[in-house]
Amino acid sequence: ANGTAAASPNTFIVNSPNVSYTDTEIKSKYTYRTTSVETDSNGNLVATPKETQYDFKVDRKVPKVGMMLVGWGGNNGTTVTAGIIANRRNLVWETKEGPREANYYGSVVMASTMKLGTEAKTNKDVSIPFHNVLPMVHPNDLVIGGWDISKMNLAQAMDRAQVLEPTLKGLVKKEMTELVPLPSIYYPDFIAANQEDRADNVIEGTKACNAHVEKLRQDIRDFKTKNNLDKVIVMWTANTERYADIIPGVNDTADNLLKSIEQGHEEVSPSTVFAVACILENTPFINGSPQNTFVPGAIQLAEKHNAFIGGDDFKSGQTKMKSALVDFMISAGIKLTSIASYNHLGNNDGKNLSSQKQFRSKEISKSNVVDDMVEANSVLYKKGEHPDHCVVIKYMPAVADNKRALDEYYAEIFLGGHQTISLFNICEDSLLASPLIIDLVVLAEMMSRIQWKNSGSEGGYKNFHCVLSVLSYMLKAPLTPPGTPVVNALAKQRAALTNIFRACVGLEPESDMTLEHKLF
Ligand code: NAI
Ligand code: DG6
Repeated sequence: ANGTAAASPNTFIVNSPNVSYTDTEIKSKYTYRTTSVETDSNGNLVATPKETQYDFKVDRKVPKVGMMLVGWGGNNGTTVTAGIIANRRNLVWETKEGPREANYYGSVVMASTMKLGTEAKTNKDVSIPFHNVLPMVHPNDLVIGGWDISKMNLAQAMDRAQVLEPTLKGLVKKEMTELVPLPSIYYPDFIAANQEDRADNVIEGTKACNAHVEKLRQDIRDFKTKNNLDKVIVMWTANTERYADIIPGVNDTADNLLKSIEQGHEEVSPSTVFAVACILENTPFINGSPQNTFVPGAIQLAEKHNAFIGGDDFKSGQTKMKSALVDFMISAGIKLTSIASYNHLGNNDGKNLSSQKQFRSKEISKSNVVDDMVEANSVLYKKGEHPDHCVVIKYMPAVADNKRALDEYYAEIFLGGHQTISLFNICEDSLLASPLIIDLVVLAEMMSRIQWKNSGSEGGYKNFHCVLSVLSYMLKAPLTPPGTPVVNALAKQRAALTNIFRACVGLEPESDMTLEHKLF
């Protein structure tokens, strides 16, 4: 019946003829309003409001989900695992600043809110936890597993990472000791030579092959069966690899990529082999590192199999700030003319990135994040004009995971004046990245339960496009369906995510017009 499902304290219902609830589904009818722009014969732009009617359907059953991390024994892998255990057990631990308790700070899903509407009598905003907008998996319920080329158990690996407080480590040590990564594939040419000494947990063979794909598929199936899971999501949080060359006939199409794997072509990276295994296993795969895992052939393969993929490179500190600050400056009409970004860090990620080819992958993903904002402002920038942008990363072992990021933004202001903004951002890198891993898993899983169709069409419901660009908020170089634009501006990325979820329950996009406070 329309709008009559019982609300548990954590949910809300939408009271609208366009929304219906059953025990298993939420269905909504949604009018998507856009503006179509054409140029007339006089060269004038003509803007025409356009409406498209969509039906959305959300599967309400929250499945039992497994999260498998590639690079599980690394700083991110150990930190996110310990963090989820700490939350599951509501742990409290002593620090020099007093007791600290487990939380999910830094997770959009778990620690941010969405404005639902305004209170009927007072017109005051009513906001709800983002996690309650749709029936999402709770991270405490994720079953965690994964692979690493290093065989340390997660307790030893957590010590190696040097991220968490000793008191917290002590509380999770027993459970972490029991967690041991599965052996992984290791093709030494793709990561820095300085990583070789940790590769003591590898599957035989140093080039892509069908046996590797099959082994990884079997690992996923075994994990699913052993833990009685409905779904698994796989995430690459292993070392940054070098870029793979895109070679016609090798990795440019799905068939060529599969053939290249079969023939052991040396230009197929471990992360691409993982992606292919997941696609063939219909398991969502997300790339948290910057390399071009999703070569054209991998994207085509995902499209063929309708298998969800997302990437690239977690957007945690410096770049997240950049995609907010640059959006602000250019939207404020300030002409940003240069960005100089320096980083130094001393964790294993920094060590790997001290090698030129791996650094180059990161340099690319960190550098492209302002393009759309610049292009959108033809008042400040001529066609092809672009602010200078340089990215430097240095390995400094002493600071470990406490990454330092220094940025100078230099801009031209009114009448030839200049504005310089200097930022000094210090944080434990993995404590920023871990909540993003959680968000990516929870959101990717949620997207796999949302379907749509054109209202009134004969056909049935379909999935969203297999390239999940809706995950862009968490990623530095968002992967989008081929031929579609990349949005880097942080506020727009968040609005897209929020408003798509709102549409699924028949709510209008969040509008900040607040006419109720202006027209009376
Ligand atoms: P890490 O170096 O501590 O961990 C990476 C792990 O991957 C290591 O344990 C290594 O043994 C393992 N590994 C390497 N190749 C593998 C393979 N083929 N199969 C399975 N395991 C493999 O690095 P961290 O700090 O955890 O970062 C992981 C990735 O996330 C890096 O690419 C990094 O650039 C990226 N990233 C990290 C952010 C952060 O804030 N920590 C933010 C953005 C991206
Ligand atoms: C140094 O920049 C190491 C990198 O792995 C970054 O720490 C990571 O990509 C996070 O970058 P950002 O720009 O999102 O803070």
